Amino acid sequence: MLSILRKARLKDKEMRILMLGLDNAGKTTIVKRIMGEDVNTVSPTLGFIIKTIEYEGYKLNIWDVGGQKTLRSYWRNYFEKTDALIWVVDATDRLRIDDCREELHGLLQEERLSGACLLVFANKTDVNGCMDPEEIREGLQLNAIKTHQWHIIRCSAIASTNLQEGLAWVVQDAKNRLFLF
Ligand SMILES: Nc1nc2c(ncn2[C@@H]2O[C@H](COP(=O)(O)OP(=O)(O)O)[C@@H](O)[C@H]2O)c(=O)[nH]1
Ligand SMILES: [Mg+2]
Repeated sequence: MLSILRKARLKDKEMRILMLGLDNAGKTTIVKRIMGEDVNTVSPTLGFIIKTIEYEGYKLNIWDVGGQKTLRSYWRNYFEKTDALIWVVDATDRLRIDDCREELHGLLQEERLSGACLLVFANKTDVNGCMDPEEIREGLQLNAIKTHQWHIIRCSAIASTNLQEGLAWVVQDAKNRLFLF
């Protein structure tokens, strides 16, 4: 049933993308950069922000939800009808990679996210000495994920690198899974 609804929406060329990750990972900055907004005025997200962008004829509704520990229990309110999960990781934050892994694997247990693909954005890779995607893949134990299509890509919201490539993967994966071209 859900997948029928998804297909119907995809036919309307509309996708729902949930942007999650620990606080300070750069979620809001990524969204602002994609929207072409000023990235110098980002403040911590307390609730959620929905932004709609056009991408290759698709309407992407991106939900940017606050990631502070106190807010994470609210994440579940946003799971319904999610086509893609974008998990943003701060590649400079080695100290919280374990916390990051636990939150991610916990999320993937969620029934309502079972139809979503997973893009991991290794953000802040403009910073010297940050973790490379390989280190993050191990830190997050991505290889253990068998329930979702996943892909990791390095990016920088500040340097504006690879954000479009990430979206391209998300859109392509959704199209492939739903057999609509
Ligand atoms: N160096 C660097 N800093 C970034 C990047 N993306 C975000 N930041 C900074 O990280 C901090 C947290 O960003 P924010 O978007 O609020 O994170 P959120 O809590 O995940 O929404 C801000 O000071 C951003 O300027 C990046 O690609 N490179
Ligand atoms: Mg934010």
